[in-house]
Amino acid sequence: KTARPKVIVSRRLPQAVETRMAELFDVELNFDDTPFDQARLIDAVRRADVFVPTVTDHVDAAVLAEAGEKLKLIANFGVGIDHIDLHAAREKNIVVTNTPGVLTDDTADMVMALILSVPRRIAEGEKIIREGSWAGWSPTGMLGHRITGKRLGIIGMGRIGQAVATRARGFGLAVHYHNRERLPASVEAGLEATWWPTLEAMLTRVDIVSINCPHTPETHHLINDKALRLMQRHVYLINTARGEIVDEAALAAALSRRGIAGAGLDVFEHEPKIHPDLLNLPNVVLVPHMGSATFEGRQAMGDKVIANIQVWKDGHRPPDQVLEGWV
Ligand code: 8YV
Repeated sequence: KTARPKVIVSRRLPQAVETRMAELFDVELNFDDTPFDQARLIDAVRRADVFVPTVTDHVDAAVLAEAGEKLKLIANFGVGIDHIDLHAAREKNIVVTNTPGVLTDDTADMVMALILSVPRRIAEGEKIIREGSWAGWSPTGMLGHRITGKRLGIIGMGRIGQAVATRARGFGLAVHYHNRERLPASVEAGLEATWWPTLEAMLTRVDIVSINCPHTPETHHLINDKALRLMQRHVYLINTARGEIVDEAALAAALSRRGIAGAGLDVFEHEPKIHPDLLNLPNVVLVPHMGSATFEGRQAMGDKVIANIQVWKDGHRPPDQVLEGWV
């Protein structure tokens, strides 16, 4: 194969990753770090042997239609690949890889941070102090809801869902999950998790809901008005997966009418735009797509991208190849 493949990277990556890429490949970096628009995406898929996109690049069928013979590998920086049209890639014999495993713990930590922040009103408390409006302690001030003993319903019990379950048990949460496939009995027993064959049934029975499934045509707006109305009024919804899994307008409406108690959101339907109503609700904690944003995680993601490119360059099947119909 190509000795020094042309690798176009759409965003700035950790310095050590960029340096290593420059040693190994004919790498072209995007120094200004602005997300690629359609024209720059098309330019990249025409000129690169390997394109390294991130979640901010919409490598859709229209973009891939412009790819010539040269592009052979899309080595995504990130585990979620809903921004890449796998069918269009396969039609053109372009291999797609992602970075599973290395951001599991960080994302699960973010889930726990949000599970703790929303019911215990961390962000509200912060705001009161910074505004200078804290009048001092009172027995009835800033009361939230206890975590221990509540039921957590995890939607999607893959790597991240299981890492959430492990952490949740340490906080005394009872773990419930909905996944199309039930976990092997030994894994399920190890996590002390209860499987629900239907999402609807689980939603009516849990106190906290955490979304940990990929965004696919099947999970698009999985949490819509109907699903939100199945949840009890005291439920907190946590989303660190993909914004598009939730109908954000329906969520804002549910929160406004107190149909559910609160939400902790790391991802949004139209990033970086956020539904205006969410900004004004006190019972919502908002963080800007930070689930995997650790120095260690980003380095490991970069290492995986490099490993995938190298194995492909050597003529083998890259370790993290994503197949069409993977979900
Ligand atoms: C990244 C993510 O921040 O890996 C994913 O799917 O959402 C995050 O880890 C980002 O998407 C990387 O492209």
